[in-house]
Amino acid sequence: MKRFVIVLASVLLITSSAFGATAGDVDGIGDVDLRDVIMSLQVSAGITPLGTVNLAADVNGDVKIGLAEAIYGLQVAAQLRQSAAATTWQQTNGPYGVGISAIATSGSNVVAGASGCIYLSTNFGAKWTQVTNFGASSFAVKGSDIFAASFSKVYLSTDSGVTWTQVSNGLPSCVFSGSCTGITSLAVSGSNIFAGTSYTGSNSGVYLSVNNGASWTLGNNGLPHSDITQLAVSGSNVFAVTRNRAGYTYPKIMARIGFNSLMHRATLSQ
Ligand SMILES: [Ca+2]
Ligand SMILES: [Ca+2]
Repeated sequence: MKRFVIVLASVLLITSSAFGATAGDVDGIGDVDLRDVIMSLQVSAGITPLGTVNLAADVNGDVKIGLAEAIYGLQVAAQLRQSAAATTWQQTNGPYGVGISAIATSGSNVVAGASGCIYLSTNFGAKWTQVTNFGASSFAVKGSDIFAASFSKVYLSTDSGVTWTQVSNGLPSCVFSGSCTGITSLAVSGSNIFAGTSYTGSNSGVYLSVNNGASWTLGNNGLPHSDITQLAVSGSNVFAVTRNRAGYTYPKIMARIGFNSLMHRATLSQ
């Protein structure tokens, strides 16, 4: 009798949700994650879950939420199957109250660069932790190595964003100003790490590190003397956008925008 009452209570909690008819989305929020697994297990165990159970999340046609939905959710979490909700966007739980100028992923870790710090999420945006006291305007990823540009410094994390070390030997220093923004872009091609820069004087251009950031050298052969606004890599091809900076002083917000820009390409030897 007791079991019957528990099961009845569970069934009564199950209602069709107006939030979406997504398989496995037991809490009806719009995606499939471990919260849906927990809710499925709670229903299966006769434990009253918090929130409304979305019957449309039924994945096996038995018009119930239970172990089948829990297994489905675990498969999605383990990336063994794709959630049918992949086309729906939803806001992550932070970072709040900061401007984010760069994001990157390494494995299942996500890093977000703000003006004064880097945030790390290890659960796809459900929670963010501040992991540095310096900001980042650009990232480049090489496996579990993440390079972050922070004004005229480069920082490297070899553990997918958890800990960071400065690797700026050979890069000029500058103070963020109208005429010096430091590193504007990072790119990786194989074991080559590129840093596009905007400095005062003759130091601007593309810097290259072949030792994972331990040292950097200017590699402007064939490039006009100019700032670099963007870098991109396709295989062994490196693209750089240059901007002639002669005779002007722009406010710092303009220093990252290409003006009289030219595109250049270098093909790396194999
Ligand atoms: Ca959900
Ligand atoms: Ca079911």
